[in-house]
Amino acid sequence: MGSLVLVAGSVLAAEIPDVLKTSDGKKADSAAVWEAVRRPEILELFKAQVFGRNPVGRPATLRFEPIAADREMVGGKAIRKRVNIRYTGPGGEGCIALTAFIPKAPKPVPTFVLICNRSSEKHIDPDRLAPNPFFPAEELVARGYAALAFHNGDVDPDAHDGFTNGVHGVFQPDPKARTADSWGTIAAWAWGASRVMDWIESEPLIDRTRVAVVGHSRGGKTALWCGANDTRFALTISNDSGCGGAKLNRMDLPKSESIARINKAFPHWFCENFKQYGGREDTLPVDQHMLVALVAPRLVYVASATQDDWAGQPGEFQSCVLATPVWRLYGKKGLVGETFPAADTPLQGGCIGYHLRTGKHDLALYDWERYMDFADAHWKK
Ligand code: GTR
Repeated sequence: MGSLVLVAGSVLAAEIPDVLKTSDGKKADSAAVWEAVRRPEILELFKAQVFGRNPVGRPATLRFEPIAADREMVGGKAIRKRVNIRYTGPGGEGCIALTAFIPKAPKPVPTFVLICNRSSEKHIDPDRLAPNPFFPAEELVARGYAALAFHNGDVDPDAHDGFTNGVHGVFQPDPKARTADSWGTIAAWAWGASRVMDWIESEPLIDRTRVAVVGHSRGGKTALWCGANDTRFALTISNDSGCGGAKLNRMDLPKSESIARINKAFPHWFCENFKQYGGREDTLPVDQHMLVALVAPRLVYVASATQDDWAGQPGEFQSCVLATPVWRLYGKKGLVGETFPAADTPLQGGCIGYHLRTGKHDLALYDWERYMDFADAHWKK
């Protein structure tokens, strides 16, 4: 095992799998080989070993029901829509309540979809009684973006319930039928974000080709898994996602969360197979730069915060560096900049964006502003 010094204080604990090297030892040297061979291999490994497999895609029973009549909000600048996204399966019914603020505009608008992992009343705040920067709908609308949000708990409760509640119970009512690669809760939340995309495809006020999925922390892990699978999202944003998100597992970052710790604290997040890698990171056939790479050649943005050592900031950055060769196969730039940047100096020169914000573990207005800058640069040329 070689070790490699990357940034001060952060040494790779073991060799990192090469994102381009196929299982039979060849190098994916073109976009065609990446798409036909290497990308499917990596996606399969993440399904089998990390997040688990979904038993269902878009349900045939999916339907959209208004919760309230559309109304003008944000000082008359936007239309608010509230929609229940409903589905049924052998175990009953599920429902995701979606809130959307869509700027009034002559043409369909680009959109940010927040996977909200904090209380919906306070953080989504559909009536905008006390707007919170976690979901800054007013700022998004002012810059021409629709602001959509749903609560992850609508899809699946964030608790280890034995996979009987939420969408797991709807589509697999007998938990004994689960296998070591059955979907965990992060995969369920990501599935929910794809159902929001199904609604977007039915909404003429929104431009379905310019949709970003955004998540913070456990929501950031979810956004990455969603963007990896669902190529309808043009931009995937991981805010402080850490372990199981953008952070490289093989980087030696003692203050950050490990696979053993995350599986102990949150036994429902990943599939059963993932548990065998606690303390054995070097045996995991993937690392998290490969999750970032699954988004290629689309846009991806990873952000960290200076006080968020638990998320392992240099490991989040390094995944972007190591995923970059995949964008090059398409003749595109991935991350522009190979050294860990100073705080508050975003790297936005390529298709991978990165910044390290001054402050704590949070989704702050600074983060949103940088995501909008990045989207402006790519979508409003
Ligand atoms: C922590 C967990 C992290 C992160 C965070 C959050 O307790 O260890 O992986 O997901 O919660 O979601 O805020």
